Amino acid sequence: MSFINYASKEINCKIVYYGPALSGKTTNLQYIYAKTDPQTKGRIVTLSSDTERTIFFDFLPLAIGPIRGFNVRFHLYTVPGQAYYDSSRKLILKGVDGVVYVADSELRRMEENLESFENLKINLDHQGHNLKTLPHVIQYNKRDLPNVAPVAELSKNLNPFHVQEFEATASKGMGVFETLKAVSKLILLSLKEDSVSPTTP
Ligand SMILES: Nc1nc2c(ncn2[C@@H]2O[C@H](COP(=O)(O)OP(=O)(O)O)[C@@H](O)[C@H]2O)c(=O)[nH]1
Ligand SMILES: [Mg+2]
Repeated sequence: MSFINYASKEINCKIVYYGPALSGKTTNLQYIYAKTDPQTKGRIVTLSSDTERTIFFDFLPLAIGPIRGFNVRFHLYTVPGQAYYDSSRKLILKGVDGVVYVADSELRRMEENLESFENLKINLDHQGHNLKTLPHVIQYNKRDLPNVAPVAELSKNLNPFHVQEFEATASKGMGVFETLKAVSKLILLSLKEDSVSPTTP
């Protein structure tokens, strides 16, 4: 549920990039961070373990006008993909408003994609969410590599609700903003539908 800050007149929305280890979640966020106006973004925060960097930052997209007098601030998070970081993933999903599921398109990674997708469903369930109602989009990343699964096959396995899906090469920035825009739009729509009433604190 988005957090409304009456003092700063902001609606805060949390977007979590989920997926198996090394699918390109951090690469997505780094690209977005690099391309975002310095005036509108907060610091990028990195929590490093031996093998993985979990990062987050927030920004105020200028293209989105205020909603009922409130500016919308997006908080973007990645989760660590390895199986043993499950408690971190659970924690990061707390208060989530939208999910980008980043799959690794490589044929040899299909099993890991499926495992991580199942793990997402379980961890959302812990937070009282499910993919049927939670705004989410799917990104098939690493389309530049030679041995990738056809999108139709990825889609059959990883997109049960037929939500918007995007091919991407995050390392070159391709598909990154398309994916972010789609999930942001879904969240904004859900805000408008919800009984969010910023006028009555
Ligand atoms: N070839 C290719 N490599 C990518 C792409 N996106 C990310 N990578 C690489 O994949 C590795 C893992 O990326 P990272 O963003 O750290 O994955 P994360 O574990 O999901 O956060 C890094 O070496 C990236 O440079 C892509 O679209 N194509
Ligand atoms: Mg990462």
